[in-house]
Amino acid sequence: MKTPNAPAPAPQKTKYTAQALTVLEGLRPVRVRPGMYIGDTDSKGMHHLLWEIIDNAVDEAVNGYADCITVTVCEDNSMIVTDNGRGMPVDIHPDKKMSGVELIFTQLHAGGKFDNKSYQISGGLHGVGASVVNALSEWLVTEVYRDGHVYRAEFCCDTDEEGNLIPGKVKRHLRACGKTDKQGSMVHFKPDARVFSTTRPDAHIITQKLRELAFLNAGVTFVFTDLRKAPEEQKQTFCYRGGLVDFIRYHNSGKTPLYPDPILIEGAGDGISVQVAMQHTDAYTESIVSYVNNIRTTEGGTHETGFKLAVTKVFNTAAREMGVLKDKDENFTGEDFREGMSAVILIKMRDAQFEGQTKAKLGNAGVKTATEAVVTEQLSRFVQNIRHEEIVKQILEKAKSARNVREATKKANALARQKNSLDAVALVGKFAASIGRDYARNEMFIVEGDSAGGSAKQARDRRFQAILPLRGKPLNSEKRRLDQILSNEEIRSIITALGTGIGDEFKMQNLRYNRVIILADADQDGAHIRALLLTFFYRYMRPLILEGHVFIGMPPLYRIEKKAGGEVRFAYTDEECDRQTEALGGSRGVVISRYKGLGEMNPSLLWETTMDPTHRTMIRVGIEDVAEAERMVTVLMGDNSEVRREYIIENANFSKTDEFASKYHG
Ligand code: 28F
Repeated sequence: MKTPNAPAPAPQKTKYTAQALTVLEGLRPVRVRPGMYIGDTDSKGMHHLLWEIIDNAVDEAVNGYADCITVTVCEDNSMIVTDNGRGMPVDIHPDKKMSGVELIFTQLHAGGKFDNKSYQISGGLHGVGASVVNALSEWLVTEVYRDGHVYRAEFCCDTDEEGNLIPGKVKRHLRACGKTDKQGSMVHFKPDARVFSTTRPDAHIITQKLRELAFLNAGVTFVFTDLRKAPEEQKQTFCYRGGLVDFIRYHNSGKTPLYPDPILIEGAGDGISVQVAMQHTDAYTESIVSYVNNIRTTEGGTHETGFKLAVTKVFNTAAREMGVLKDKDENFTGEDFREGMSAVILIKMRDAQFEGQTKAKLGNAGVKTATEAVVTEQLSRFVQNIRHEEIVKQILEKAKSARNVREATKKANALARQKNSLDAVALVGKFAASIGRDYARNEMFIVEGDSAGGSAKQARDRRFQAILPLRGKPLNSEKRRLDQILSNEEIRSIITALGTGIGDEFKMQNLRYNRVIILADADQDGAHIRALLLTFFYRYMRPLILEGHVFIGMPPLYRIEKKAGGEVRFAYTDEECDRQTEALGGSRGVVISRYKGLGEMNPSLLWETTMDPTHRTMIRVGIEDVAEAERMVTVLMGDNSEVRREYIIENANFSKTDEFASKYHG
């Protein structure tokens, strides 16, 4: 705001008045262009006022003077923030002839707060400070508790004789107005409805923010009180002694970590403080969140770059030392090490430069170097510690499997891309493509077993139905791991026939079969094949499942024939069998036979009961089915044979399938 060619000082006597005028003039630009200071005048901008005040309190805590911050939303939607720090300065500034408190609330970028470089490292989105909050409030009251006294100042948005708005005008100068044994600061303000499209604070948004701040500032207690709610629901407290480590635990709750304790990295260099907590889970995606001065950097930036470089370097070195990487040119990619990794990065620094679409990307080049150095140093030390050997092994195992999957995916995509590959599928002699090119109508049946496959080929309507027989055995026993599944010939046929590609290269618009229908027996082998295929689709062709293209075909479980007259009905579940039996005159008058497998059915029966779109029953696969399938695959393919045995015994009656069917039938 200050320019080098400021006018010469006015004569001594009028100086104070002139100063005061400048002050008032000083806040007017905020009112004229609020967007320049707080981004928007919507709910987000309104909450931004609260974040600004909270940030000042957090600064006081970061500097070690406060450990409790309270936020209260009052019944009139005004908000109160307190801290138990030193209290804002109450003495008169010698040059400005104004109390520190009034300077803070009436001067844009007031006080040494923004000059004194050692002070501000927390900072709001733009670090615009309390004066902007005052300028955009209907009224603002502040109190300081210091040296046994309560000091109080009041501001409000006034109008002059000509009807012009004077934002943030001093209504009552700072004065001592009582005694106290408390220490700290209080700010009570009401966002101006003439500025904001909404002035109703959102309790959910505020608690999210306070929880986040509590994670980022270990040991600081945040108390939220919403006086608009019933007394028993008003108060929520957030305090995490473990800081970022607690953040990661919270983030990973509901996931399965590969090792119990998150890895903590803390250090500083070049005046930049770096804190990281990380932990791998059995998930397949990476999840890195980063902050600079408590501000979320959703677009990443130099700190994330430095972190990733260091992680890749340190773990590749470890992999070489432990003999996991043998060739000297052989390396894992960064992504291999980040599969399933949750990490939170917190940088504290001065003069952070934000860039990108939403100004949420850190630009300072020095931060890359500093973060890389700190993480490399600390993580190397962690990795070399003999007590962490098991953890490092787990991480390297995870990277190995990520690499295998990545390479297998690449190969499978390349294969599916090859010209003539469709013909190659046909040549394999197993896949029977449909003749029609009406992709929206086309269906592909994946059928367990060669004999059922043969029946299905005869039964199908070749104009729109394709058949791919799957031999159960190889999928079942030898091809255990996901990346190995990709080398299975039939799986490759599926990939080629569907035409979409897999993984990152998946393209829905290339889908050649609108419905993919899995047809397997209602026994343990069939369940296993179903689970494997679902897991495969989920991992490599997820949109196919999410957009409802995958189905489970339901062959009937029972054939019920009336002795007299020979009428035949089919049932897909136990309950339905009872119902149909009843309908045909009760159990005495019928013959019930249970189908053991698809192989028992002749083509016309298979068509009638299972493939004919006008009569069949199918389950559209949803995300819960995949979750169940993944659990099943994990158990059945995992190393724990005891759990596997239990699972098989528990599921031996295949009631799961019946449950599925009764849920979706009809
Ligand atoms: C409810 C919001 O705003 N708390 C604050 C302080 C404490 C000091 C301060 C603030 C420093 C150099 C101006 C006290 N004693 N909570 C708050 N607590 N501001 S804001 O100083 C202001 C600047 O010039 C403070 C000694 N040094 C600083």
